[in-house]
Amino acid sequence: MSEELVLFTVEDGVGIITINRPKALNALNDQVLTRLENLLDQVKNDKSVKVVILTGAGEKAFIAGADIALMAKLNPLQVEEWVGLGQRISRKLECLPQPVIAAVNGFALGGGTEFAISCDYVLASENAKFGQPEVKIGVFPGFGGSQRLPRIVGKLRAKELCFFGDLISATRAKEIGLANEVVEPAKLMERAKELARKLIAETSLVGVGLCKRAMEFGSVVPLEEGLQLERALFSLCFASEDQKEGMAAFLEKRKPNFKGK
Ligand code: CO8
Repeated sequence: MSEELVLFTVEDGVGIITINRPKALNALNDQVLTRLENLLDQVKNDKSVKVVILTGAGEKAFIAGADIALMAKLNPLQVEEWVGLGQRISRKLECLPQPVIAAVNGFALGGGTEFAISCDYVLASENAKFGQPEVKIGVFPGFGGSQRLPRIVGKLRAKELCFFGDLISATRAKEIGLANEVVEPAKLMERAKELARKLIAETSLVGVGLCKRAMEFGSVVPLEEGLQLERALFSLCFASEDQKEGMAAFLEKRKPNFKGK
């Protein structure tokens, strides 16, 4: 049953994770969150998955946030557990060695925006709506939004989003740096797959993965430590076949044939 609540398929190296509770606008209940966490652990070690796409089932929602009906019944200890689970998932998205594209196909509210901004590329459909409406139900963002949003869009815009709780359009999200790109709804998944295929075909995924690690871990430490990390990870590229192939191809004036190792 929980397997069906989060679908997972792999097509030509692209792993597609789909939150599948469309009748509840893909709201996150405990089963969805547990399955999602397990899936991310599985994907992390699956070498056949080169790039991941996270999306929601149906035409209306990416993820409309944590399940309010369930949340309303929790005691503080249970809430702490849930929040921990949601925060771990956000961090696992950020720390996954594979790049993750959020294909935002509708409402991305509360935990939905929080999971989207934990991905590496936010591709929004024209009908997407982002927002942190938690203050309207007496709480505030708890899956990392109060910490990540100020880092991504700046403190004042983050406060505007979290204090007023209003929803913003995909275009506005792009304007403030909350989304990378906006596409027609019918083209969303094809564009997400195209981006994934471009990464697989044209880049060294060793380089991309190490760059992701340098950015995700480097952004939370002082600059000097971040630079040390960059130096170590940059040097590690030289242990890969991709580095040798990339530089040889450049010197031989041909296209590189990267293997991701
Ligand atoms: N939780 C549970 N059910 C939901 C949720 C949700 N977040 N969102 C939508 N649904 C359900 C509705 O109850 C409805 O169910 P039913 O058909 O059985 O009545 C169904 O989905 C369709 O929704 P609507 O009829 O409301 O559809 P509308 O098009 O009228 O409205 C909205 C769409 C605007 C998205 C509206 O549903 C809405 O405002 N949803 C709630 C959005 C929200 O507040 N999200 C934030 C939740 S809090 C959060 O995410 C914090 C994360 C940290 C939590 C820590 C956990 C302890």
